[in-house]
Amino acid sequence: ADGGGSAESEGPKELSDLTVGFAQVGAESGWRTANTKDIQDSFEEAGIPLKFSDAQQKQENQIKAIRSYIQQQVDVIAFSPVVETGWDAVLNEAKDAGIPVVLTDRAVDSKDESLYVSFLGSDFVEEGKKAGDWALAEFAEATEPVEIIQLEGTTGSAPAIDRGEGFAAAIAADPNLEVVASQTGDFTRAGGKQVTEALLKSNPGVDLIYAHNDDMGLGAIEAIEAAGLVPGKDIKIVTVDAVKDGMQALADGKINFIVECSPLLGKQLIEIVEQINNGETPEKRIITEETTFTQEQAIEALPDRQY
Ligand code: GZL
Repeated sequence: ADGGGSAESEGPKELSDLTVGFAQVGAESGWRTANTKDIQDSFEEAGIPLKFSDAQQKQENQIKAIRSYIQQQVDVIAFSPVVETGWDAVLNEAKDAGIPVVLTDRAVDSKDESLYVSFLGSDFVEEGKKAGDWALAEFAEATEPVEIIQLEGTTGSAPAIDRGEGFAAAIAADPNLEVVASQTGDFTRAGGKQVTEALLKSNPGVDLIYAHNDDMGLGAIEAIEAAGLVPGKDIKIVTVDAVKDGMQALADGKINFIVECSPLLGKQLIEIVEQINNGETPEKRIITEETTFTQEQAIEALPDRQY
């Protein structure tokens, strides 16, 4: 063998001889830590060596990590792009080095789809639509205008862009529903709390908070209670993810509805890596299965929740 080439040029390697480099976003939320654990456990179980890096939500750190994986000539690079833009240069470097790249969780806006083998993750527009459809039903009988505060995820990230788009498209069906304020809380609990504190002051009549993830919704609950109001009653809350802490708040009636976004991508990522190793072509876009939860459904599901 010529050695040092990428997996497909040498034919299938033993799984234990493969190396995969994973450049993770960070550890900003319950979802992210569950995603990291699932990926690490899946590689452990498959016996495939994994190099792992945490970028603390900084794109330059992810790019550095990808460059180091290229230097180390790993067989496959996988990562969740913290934002959609700015990846073409480093992805072309991976392509020139003959190293296939798999996008997990978040997407890039590169026009050149040859820069990655597959995208594995959720349909974030659909998630936003599910949250908007619930809001339409929840406030269908409202006679007064329904004021909505939106807590956006990381600015420029695919989930923030698409969850905002899906929600806006859904609530356009009822002119009574209006997003009166929208600001990023960067997917963190602290960010959700700070932004909600500020926006409650400027929007005292708010009826609903739409948070792009549970963690910002949990921060909003703290801010609502600090303002002497009752979350889930005085101000309703709809979030995305369905991690344990969010589901507990839903069971307790502090959140009113959660759209699930599954972090359990490890098994499907292993399947893609094995297909690449066998010289097969994985599907370009693999969308994860996910559902929604009402309070009753959360109470039912909580005991079996893995994360
Ligand atoms: C969505 C993922 C988002 C989660 C947040 O797939 O990228 O990032 O919804 C996480 O909790 O921070």
